[in-house]
Amino acid sequence: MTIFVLTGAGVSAESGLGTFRDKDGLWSRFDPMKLATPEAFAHSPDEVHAFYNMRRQNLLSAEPNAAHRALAHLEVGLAERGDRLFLCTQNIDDLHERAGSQRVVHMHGELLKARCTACGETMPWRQDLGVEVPCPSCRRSGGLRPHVVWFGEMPLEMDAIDDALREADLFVAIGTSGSVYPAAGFVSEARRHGIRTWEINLEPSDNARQFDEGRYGPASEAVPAWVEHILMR
Ligand code: BV8
Repeated sequence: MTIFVLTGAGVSAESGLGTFRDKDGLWSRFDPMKLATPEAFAHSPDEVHAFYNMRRQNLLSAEPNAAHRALAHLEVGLAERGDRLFLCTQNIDDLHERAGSQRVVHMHGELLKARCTACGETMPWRQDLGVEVPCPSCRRSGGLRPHVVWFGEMPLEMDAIDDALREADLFVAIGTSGSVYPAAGFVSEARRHGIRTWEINLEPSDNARQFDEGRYGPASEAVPAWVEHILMR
C-alpha cells in the first residue's frame, strides 16, 4: 500500500512558523506578489532577501511538533510492513527532516538552501543572504537566491509526484488550505484515479467537499491519532 501525504503550513503552525492565509498569517502582512515572485526579486532583491532572512532566522529557532514526529513514525511503520509513505510538502522548512522523516519531497523548495543563478549551484544555507554575498562556488556576487519556488515558477519533483499520485492507495492532505496550484489540484487528480482522499486540518478547508473523509483539530493532536489508526490496521 502507498499513502501519499501532502502537508502545508498548518503542520508547522504549532512550531511557531505561522501560516499564510490564516488571520495575521504571512500573506496578510506581506504581499506575496511583492516578495515571492522572480519579478519581485529582480526589482527589489534587498526586500526579498530581508523577507527570507527573517523567515530563516525564525526557522532556526523553531522545533518540530508531534505532527512531524507522527509522520516520521508513519514512514517507519509502513516500511516495516512493506508499505510506502510518499511525503510531499509545500513547506520550505526542514521540520519533517528534523523530526526524522527520511524521504521528503519539497515541491516548493527549501529555505535552508540557496541557489546561484549565475552558476546554478544549490547549497545548504543557514545564514542571512544578500546581493553582496559571493557564491561559494563561482565567487560571483548578486546571483544567490533562496532555493524556493516562487509564484510563476515550476514546482520541483513534479514527475515523481505525478507517479506517486497514480500509484497511491490513499491521498491525505494535512494542514493546507488548498489554495495554491498545482498542489491544490492533487486531490482531484487522486479522485480521478479512484483513490480515497482524506483531509486533516484545523477546520474544513475551502475544498473539503473533495475529500471522502476529514479529521479536524490541531495537527499535533489529529495527526498522531490518524497515524495510530493507520498503523493499527
Ligand atoms: C506554477 C514557496 C506554472 C515560497 C510557495 C493553476 C494551475 C497552475 C498554476 C496556477 C493555477 N492557478 C494559479 C496558478 C498560479 C499560482 C497559484 O496557485 N496562485 C494561487 C495564489 C491562485 N501557482 C504558481 O505560481 C505555482 N507555479 O504554477 O508554475 C509553470 C508551469 C510551467 C513552467 C513554469 C511555471 C508555484 C506556487 C508556489 C509558490 N510558492 N511557497 C514561500 O514560501 O515564500 S506557495 C506558499 O503558499 C506555500 O508554499 C504553500 O504552498 C502556500 C500556502 O498554502 P498552505 O500551505 O495551504 O498554507 P495556508 O496558510 O494557505 O493554509 C494553512 C492551513 O492550515 C489552513 O487550512 C489552516 O486552517 C490550517 N491550519 C492552521 N493551523 C493549523 C492548521 N491545521 C492543523 N493544525 C493547525 N494547528
